[in-house]
Amino acid sequence: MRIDVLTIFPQMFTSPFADSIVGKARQRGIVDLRLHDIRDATRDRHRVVDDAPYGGGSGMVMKIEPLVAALEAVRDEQPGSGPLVYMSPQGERLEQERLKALAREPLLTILCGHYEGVDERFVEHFVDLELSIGDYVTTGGEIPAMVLIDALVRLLPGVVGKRDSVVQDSFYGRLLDYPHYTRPQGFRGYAVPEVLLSGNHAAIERWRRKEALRKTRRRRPELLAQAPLSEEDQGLLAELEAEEAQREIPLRQ
Ligand code: 9D3
Repeated sequence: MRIDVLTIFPQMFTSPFADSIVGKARQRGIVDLRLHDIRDATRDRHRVVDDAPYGGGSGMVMKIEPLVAALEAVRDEQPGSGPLVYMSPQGERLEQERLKALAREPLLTILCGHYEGVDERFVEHFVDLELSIGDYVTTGGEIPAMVLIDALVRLLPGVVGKRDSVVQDSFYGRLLDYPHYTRPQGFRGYAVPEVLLSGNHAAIERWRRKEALRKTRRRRPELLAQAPLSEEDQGLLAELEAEEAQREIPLRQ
């Protein structure tokens, strides 16, 4: 997959994408990530990319001409054309389903907004998809773009091991993870759950599934409502509900 990023801060991407999973995927040629400085597409002496908003108000707006020039320069060197994604607080919230669809694109261009936003004519006539990473404020579109790229790259074939992805997607995908433990067995009297030391793999699997269900029910009930649950899951949930009822303080004896 080839990803072209349009930004006024290309340097921000260097370190996060030099090592780790994305760095390795780049080295192995699974992803061809290219950063483009929008200022390189300006034609004036001061390389101006922003201007004051029509109608007044605070903040600056990204100008349309450098954006179109930067996009056309990228399109000229791409073999074909993929969608242009604009990272913006007004975008649709990014979810795993959208990532799965985008991971099938051979080409992707990502525009990182900065200042108050970009001239709406650019959004209207050049942008295919506007994405947000959630309802909180970041200082620009760069970090959200990194989130998108990181989450996309790990979905590309050959980037993460089969075991990791298959287990996560088909089995635990829609639930929160179960708790993890490692050595030492005792630390300041904090114990490791006995079952994990038993060597009984069926009992361990059952315990993990139950704890994943417990955590999801507690923290993200809306995920539980969407998750496909097996007969065994229903049984484990019934056990959790029974445990909960047990803990309730009776009004009278
Ligand atoms: C505080 C400024 N806001 C006025 C109502 C608008 C605003 C402009 C620019 C808010 C954030 C930004 C910079 N962030 C992004 O461009 C952005 C973003 C985000 O802030 N949250 C979640 N996803 C994204 S994607 C791009």
